[in-house]
Amino acid sequence: MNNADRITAPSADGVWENLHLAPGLASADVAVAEGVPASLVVQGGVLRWVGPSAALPAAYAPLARHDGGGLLATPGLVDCHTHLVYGGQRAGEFAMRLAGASYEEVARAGGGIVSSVRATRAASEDELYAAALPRLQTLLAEGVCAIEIKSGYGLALEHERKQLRVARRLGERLGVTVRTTFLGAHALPPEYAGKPQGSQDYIDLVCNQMLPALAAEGLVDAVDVFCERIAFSLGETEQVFQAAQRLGIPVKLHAEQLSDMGGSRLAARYGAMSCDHIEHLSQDGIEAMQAAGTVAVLLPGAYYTLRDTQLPPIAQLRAAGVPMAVSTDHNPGTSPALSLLLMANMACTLFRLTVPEALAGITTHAARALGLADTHGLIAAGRPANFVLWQLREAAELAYWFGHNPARTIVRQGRIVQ
Ligand code: DI6
Ligand code: FE
Repeated sequence: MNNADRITAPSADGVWENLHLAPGLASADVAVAEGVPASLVVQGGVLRWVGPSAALPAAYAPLARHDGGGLLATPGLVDCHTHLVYGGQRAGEFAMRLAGASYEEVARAGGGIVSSVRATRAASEDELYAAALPRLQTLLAEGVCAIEIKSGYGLALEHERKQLRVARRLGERLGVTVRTTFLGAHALPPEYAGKPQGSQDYIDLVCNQMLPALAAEGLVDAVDVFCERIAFSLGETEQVFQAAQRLGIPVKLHAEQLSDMGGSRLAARYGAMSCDHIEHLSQDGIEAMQAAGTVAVLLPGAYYTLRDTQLPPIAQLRAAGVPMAVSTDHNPGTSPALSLLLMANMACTLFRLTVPEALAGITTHAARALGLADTHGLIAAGRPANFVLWQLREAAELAYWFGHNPARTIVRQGRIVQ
């Protein structure tokens, strides 16, 4: 079934029986021993009961039955960091980098983020929607049930608005949970570049005009900044965080991707939901994140595309007990990735996450990074029915295969969409 037809997709209400629950990704009402067939009860689009098929409460016995066929069941996947809505693409820049140019050199030469800004500004809202739709459908076909979508390629009120409106429309049309993030402070817009005070003037615009206007339109679930040498300083980042705090909007940060700017410590002080990238994260940044309950979002697609060699401090994050999420960082420059399962595989192979860590990274911890810990990323009673049945024997296969989509049945927002 085409994801766009979700409105007409059949209801998932009833008893889903003969399932194999992936360990660690379900909280059952009655404990399910490994190897024992499990059932899920869905009523009104909400999970009502999770447990061994043999222990199904009598009250649910009359409901319609769906045979799970012994398939592996997980919660719907959560992609907690994407820049999915933009105009154009940047294959030419990919070629430049292959010829030896660094990401920073490409950016300084007028390519990089700013070239996507030009294409995004030139596109209408409908054109941006049409470009983003197949990208989102590809992610959804692999079981994504909640996704974050950032702005940051408009860099002017009307164009940032366009991006965020498209993100909202995509969520409504496809019946998927979309969390929007305002990333006005992603790059300095070309019209501010080279001007004295240009960066501060733009940050003033972001804080005093763009953010309040977009928040008033209900388009901003969170606020993000690219805190980096080629983007915004620590002081500028803090100004944006203060503006978000005044509006009661949670923050997150693109932190320590190319250098250690101390962004994670700052973000932790503002109770950030997540710090993302963090290849250059220091030990005191880790401790600050741990104390603040901030999720570490790992983005192996960008690490891979940039041929980075600086690994994020996985062992230290693990030792400190910082929850780790894994995401696509889908964007046209550094991570043109449309497979969250491939990112789980790469998080294991490149970053040395264990398989259970990678699976928590694309479910429970990713949900937490979006403030969705109570509704997404875990199969449990009381949550909206978002789950996936996989043509797999064991959960480890989710991170093991790549270039293959094993999703057989997808239930999203209580409907059987695939
Ligand atoms: N970090 C990234 O990896 C992306 N944005 C960011 O702040 C890259 C965005 C791009 O190159 O278009
Ligand atoms: Fe990003």
